[in-house]
Amino acid sequence: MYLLKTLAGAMMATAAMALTASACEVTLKSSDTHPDGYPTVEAVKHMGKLLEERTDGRLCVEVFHSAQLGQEKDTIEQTKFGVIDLNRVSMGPFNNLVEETKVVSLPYVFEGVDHMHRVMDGPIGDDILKAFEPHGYVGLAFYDGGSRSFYNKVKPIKSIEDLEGMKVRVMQSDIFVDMMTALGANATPMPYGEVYSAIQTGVIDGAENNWPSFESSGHYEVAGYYTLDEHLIVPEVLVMSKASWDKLSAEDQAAVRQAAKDSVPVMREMWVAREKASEEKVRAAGVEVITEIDKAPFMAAMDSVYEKHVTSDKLKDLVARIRATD
Ligand code: GTR
Repeated sequence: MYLLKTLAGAMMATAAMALTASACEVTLKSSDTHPDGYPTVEAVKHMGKLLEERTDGRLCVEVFHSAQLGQEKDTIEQTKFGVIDLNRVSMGPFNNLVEETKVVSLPYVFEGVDHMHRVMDGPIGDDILKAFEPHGYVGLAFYDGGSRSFYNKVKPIKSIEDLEGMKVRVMQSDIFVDMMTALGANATPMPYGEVYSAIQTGVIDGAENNWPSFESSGHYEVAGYYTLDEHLIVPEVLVMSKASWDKLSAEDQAAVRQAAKDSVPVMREMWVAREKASEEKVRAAGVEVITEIDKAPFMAAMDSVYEKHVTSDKLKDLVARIRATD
């Protein structure tokens, strides 16, 4: 009897495995530059689980983390052609492609993370998601990217003067290049994956990012000074290739959209926990964290960036609407 039960159990288990293995009619390939366990990676995995459950396993998601599919700028191109179905990236590398993403990449455009949430969760966020479509992407959801601050290997930055002549890596967008120029530094746009060795070998002096990225990338091991000037709060975005999207039924498209939306609160919770854990790890490693910083001169220096980039009526209107959001 025992043997029979065990045998039956084993057969059922095999059948269940076969079912899960074969039930995914479509497996959406998703890209992320971050390592396994990072909140953005886990959020897309969570979205995949919801999708699989809600479509009875018809649609699945496989997340290729750690830049396995390439650096962000390249994966954005591949996503356009449907080689990659889903992509979680910062809005920064989208700036030169989708004009509307520029407004949320402007220095000090948000008053803080809560303000950013109120903007992105409302009609402005919806308008920006829609703006991806004519360029070959379907904007699905925004995730948190904290606030970005400067780190370097040379000296503690306590004022703008300390940035003078420093070689600082930025994401590949003209806004960030102009932001560094306005601060008197030398901007070096380069892919994220090259930053660690560039700091190590002295090609650059530093870069800028949030706590979780500073920690998970290991940049804190080579850049021992972190100044919390919080010049950028750039939301992350999850997009789908329009080419892949068009292959789905209307019902499945709705399921993808909903699962992406439902992954947002889960992501935010993971983000808060990870920010704390990353900060603890970085501080424990002996990084000097400069918290006493007068942000006013940094903000004032950004006028030229706004003048140069917020030129069309469309962008002016978006910036005004962000500013008018309580
Ligand atoms: C991180 C962001 C990544 C990537 C990276 C960078 O904060 O999550 O998507 O854009 O910054 O600096 O390139």
